[in-house]
Amino acid sequence: MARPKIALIGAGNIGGTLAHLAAIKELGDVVLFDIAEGLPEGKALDIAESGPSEGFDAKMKGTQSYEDIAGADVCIVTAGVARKPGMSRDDLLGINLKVMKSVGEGIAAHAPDAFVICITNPLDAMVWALQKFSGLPTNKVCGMAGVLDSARFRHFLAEEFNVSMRDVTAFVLGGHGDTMVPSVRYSTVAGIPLPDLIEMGWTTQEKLDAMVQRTRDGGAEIVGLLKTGSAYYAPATSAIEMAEAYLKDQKRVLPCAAYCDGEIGVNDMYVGVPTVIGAGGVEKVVNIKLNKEEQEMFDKSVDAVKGLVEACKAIDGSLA
Ligand code: A3D
Repeated sequence: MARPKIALIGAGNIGGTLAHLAAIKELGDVVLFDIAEGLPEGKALDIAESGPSEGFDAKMKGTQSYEDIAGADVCIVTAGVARKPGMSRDDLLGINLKVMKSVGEGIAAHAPDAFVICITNPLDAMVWALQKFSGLPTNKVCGMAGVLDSARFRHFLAEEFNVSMRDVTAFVLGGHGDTMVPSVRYSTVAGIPLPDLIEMGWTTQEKLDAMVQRTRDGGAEIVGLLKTGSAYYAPATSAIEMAEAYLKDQKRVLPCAAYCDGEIGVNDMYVGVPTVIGAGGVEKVVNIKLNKEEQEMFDKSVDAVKGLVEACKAIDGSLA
C-alpha cells in the first residue's frame, strides 16, 4: 500500500518541526511547500539526511509549486506571518487573510480530499476563512489550538501535583486568545476533577487560578523568552497528534477549532470545542454542557472570534 502523503504549507519553524516529526513517526511521505525559495528544499534535504540514523524511509520534498501537493491526504497550514512590533492585529489579519486565499485555492485545486489542519494565527478566523476559500467540507477543515492549550495546562498541572502528564487530562475551550476557557471542572487527574483535588488538599484555588492564567498567556510566555518568534515544538507536536488521529482512524477525543452548527450554542463559526477525530475528519463536535459561569466565559470568547470574522468579511468582500 502506498504511504500517505502529508503536505505542509509553510516551511518555517513549525513547518520544519512538523516535517521532522512526521518522518520520525513514519506517518507518510512529506511535501514542504513555501514561497521562500530554497527554504523548503533545504529543510527537506536536511531531514531526509537524518533518515539513515533515525531509521525512516519517508520521502521528503521541498517545493514552491502547488502541483507537488497533488493528492495529499493531510495538509497542515502554517503559512503566513507572525505579528511584528508596530503591527496591529488588523494588519496581521489582512496579510494572513490573503495568504489563506492563495493556500485555500492551492488546496482546492490539488488536494481537495485532504484533511486540512490550520495553525496560522489569528487561528479561529483564519481556519474559517481557509474553509471558505478552499470550499472543502467543514468536517475536513479544522484548526489546531485546543490540543496545544490543553497540553500547556496539563504540563502545569502535572508539575504542581508531581504526577505523570499522561494521567492529567484537560479541556481548553473557546477561541485561541486571551479569552480562551480552560475548563477546570472537566480537567482531571486520573478521572478526579480539579475541584475535588482542591478539597483533597492537593492544591489551592489561588494556585489553580494562576495555572489557568498561565495557560491563557502560554503563547506570550514563550514569545517573551524566545524574543525572535513564537512556540513551535509543542504546536507542531499537537498538530501531528491530530493528523495521526485522522490517518489511523483513532477516533481521538481532542479539542480543536471546529465548525459549529448549533453545538454549545455556536452557529456557523469555527471555535475551540471538544471533537472526535477519525477517518471522517472531525466526525463529531462533543456537545458538552457548560455551567452558567463557563457559558459566560465561552460566550465572551465566541464574541471575540465573531469580531475577527467580521473584520475578515470587511477586508475581503467575497467572504461576506
Ligand atoms: P514562520 O517560521 O515565520 O513560518 C511561516 C512560513 O510561512 C515562512 O517560512 C513563510 O515564508 C511562509 N509563507 C508566508 N507566506 C506564504 C504563502 N503565501 N504561501 C506559503 N508559505 C508562506 O512561523 P511559524 O512556523 O513559527 O508559525 C506559523 C504560524 O503559526 C504563525 O501565524 C503563528 O502565529 C502561528 N502559530 C499558531 C499557534 C497556535 O496555537 C494556533 C501556535 C504557534 C504559532
